[in-house]
Amino acid sequence: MSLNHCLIVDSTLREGEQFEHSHFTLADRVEIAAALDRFGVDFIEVTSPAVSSESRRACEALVAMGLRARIAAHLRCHPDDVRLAIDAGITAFHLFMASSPILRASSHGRGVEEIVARATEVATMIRAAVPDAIIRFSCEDAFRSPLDELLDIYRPLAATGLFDRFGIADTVGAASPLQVMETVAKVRRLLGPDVGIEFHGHNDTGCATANAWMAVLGGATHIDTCVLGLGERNGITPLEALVAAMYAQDPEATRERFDLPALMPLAEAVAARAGIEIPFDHCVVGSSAFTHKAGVHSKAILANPRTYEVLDPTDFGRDRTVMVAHALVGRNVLRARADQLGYELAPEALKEITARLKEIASRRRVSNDDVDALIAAAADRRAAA
Ligand code: HCA
Ligand code: CU
Repeated sequence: MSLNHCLIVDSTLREGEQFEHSHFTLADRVEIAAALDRFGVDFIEVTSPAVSSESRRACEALVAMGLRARIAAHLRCHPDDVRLAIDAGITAFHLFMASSPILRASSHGRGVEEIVARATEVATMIRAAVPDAIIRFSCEDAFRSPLDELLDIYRPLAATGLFDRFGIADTVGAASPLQVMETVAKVRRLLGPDVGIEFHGHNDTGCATANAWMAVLGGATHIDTCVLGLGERNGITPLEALVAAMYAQDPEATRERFDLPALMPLAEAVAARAGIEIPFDHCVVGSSAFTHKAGVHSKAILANPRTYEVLDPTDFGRDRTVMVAHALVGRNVLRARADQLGYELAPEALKEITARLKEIASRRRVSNDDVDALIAAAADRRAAA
């Protein structure tokens, strides 16, 4: 399966709420859900209605919005939690339970057979109440679980026919890209082609996007993301990074599928609601994402932007910046700036300005005003001559 075919399960309103600075009000959730839907994610995962009366109201409000994206509640494998979700009108149920020995020992204390029995019981209850429900069961900390135990959970659960999809979570962000691909491929072989596989990857070692990509290559059909990569600790696969990877693979398919210019307002809304700045180095939405500096790059970019841009900023409603005020500047960029200002400069004059600018920049930080002043002065000299 190609990257562009995987469905996006955005968890900004669940995992993103676990980010240290997040505190989403009901109005924030409604705004973020609308922006996610406008952009084009497939699922919007929300915090369990069992968490608080506010999260319960949020489930009801988000379901009532009638969005194209399906609202999925993230639920402990517990009949009480599921009952609350059903009552809130939820139709997609994301169940999870820890599978690794270390988490099992210190969280629910159940063995593999008990996990299977619990998940089956809860899924049976959901199916009876909501026949067309989407039911997903995910193993938390799957990559620190012995593979045979992991398969011993998925195999009998798949055999019940109750589940649409199984999740494989790299809860502590410890899995390597190769390990993700191999594990997902083994689960895919076990489950056959018809069941969905969802990957959820934390970013503790900076591999969350690479791991999501490798999960798709291994046979995953759904990827969990958060806007700006929010989440517990330093978060999970950023939505923007996954979309950038999709675009790099197939711009046309990505343009058709998503409202790409809606990504920046979405990121801005989430950053504002989470009380953070958008990181400068973030894919697509970071302030530096489309800024070119070195003379060699800038010259080529001015000739053909595709030389150094795999993402076309205009597709994302963003502008490209070609910097002029620095020591790495080249003559071509200065000529382009002079053109913008309406001056035509002789090659000699351009050479002189370039040298002068480099000389000043070696002593102090230069500004665009410095550059413009140098250009204007050269143009005046030319006019006076
Ligand atoms: C957690 C749970 C989870 C769940 C992922 C899933 C994780 O906060 O520990 O349901 O697939 O990372 O394992 O976010
Ligand atoms: Cu998580």
